[in-house]
Amino acid sequence: MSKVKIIGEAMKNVPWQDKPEDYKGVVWRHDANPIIGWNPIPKAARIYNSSVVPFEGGFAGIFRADHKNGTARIHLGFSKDGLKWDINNEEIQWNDEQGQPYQPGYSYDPRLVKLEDTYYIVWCTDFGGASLALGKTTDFKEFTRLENPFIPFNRNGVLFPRKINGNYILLSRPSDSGHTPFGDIFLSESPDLVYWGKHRRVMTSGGAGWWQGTKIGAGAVPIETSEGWLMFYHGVSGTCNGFVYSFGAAILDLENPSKVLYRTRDYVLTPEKEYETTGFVPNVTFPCATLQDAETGRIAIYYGAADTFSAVAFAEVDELINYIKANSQLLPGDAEEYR
Ligand code: BMA
Repeated sequence: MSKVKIIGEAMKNVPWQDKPEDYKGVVWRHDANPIIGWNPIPKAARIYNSSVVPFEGGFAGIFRADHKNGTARIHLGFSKDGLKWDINNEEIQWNDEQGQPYQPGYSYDPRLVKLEDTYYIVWCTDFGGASLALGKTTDFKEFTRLENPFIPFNRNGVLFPRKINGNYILLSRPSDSGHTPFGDIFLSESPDLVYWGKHRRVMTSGGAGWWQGTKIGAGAVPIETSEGWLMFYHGVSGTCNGFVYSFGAAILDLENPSKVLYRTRDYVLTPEKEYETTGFVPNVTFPCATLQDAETGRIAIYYGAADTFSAVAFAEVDELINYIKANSQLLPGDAEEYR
């Protein structure tokens, strides 16, 4: 069997640790987790659910920072090795396309993607309720806000790293105004990042009591591979003590990513370590980004832990894709007729 390949660029400096010999899973944690702890900058108590890209030989990141007054904002940071981050104490300042200040209020769970020569950021903002916001930068100095893609309520917006059949592709999770007790992953297309349509349902939550029984949401920007788009996503189960956020992985069709080909029956990572089970919100592992090296197939996964910490885990593309295929279970709502 030929090896599964990542379609993309080499990244020799991708953060990496080999899998511990006695470890059974296909996603393993960095042994120095968490990489960002409590009170990392004067303004913020917690930095988590954040997103990173390679930039100028090192890395740039857009971070969710919960300020000490309780509100969430997004901040910019840089790192040489992807592990030690220098994060600005002030939130990002946005202008609209006419150059006028256009500052979001509440802002959280940013996803960052390089598409052609531009870095796009999709985050969740307050637009009469939780909704997606979109912005861009080319240099991480000037930040321009674009039109909000959708009306409320919606969360977990993730833009694909390239157009497909001429259109931009955005995953999202329609929700409600609170701590939504339902949710499936949808896909929408746009020719210009302003008008969105051709909405499709990609994947559903389900299975009473399962790790993904209550809701699911797209996590990191999908990784293009020879077998399809590899997508890490979060799945939530409702327990008598509140939600538990684990994560799984799915493979979407390369040319029609509204079609899920495989998805893991079991989670690939669930809260087990103290920094995942204990914090501001216990029992949360929430993937928002990856860095990957097309040459070796190494993947570093960035995830938020317990709504408090930033953490890193690792996977190897060939092993992971083969695992997903061998341990896949589609749910009834994933079928073509519901798409
Ligand atoms: C979701 C989002 C995430 C958070 C998660 C667990 O609704 O708000 O930012 O990590 O809840 O609290």
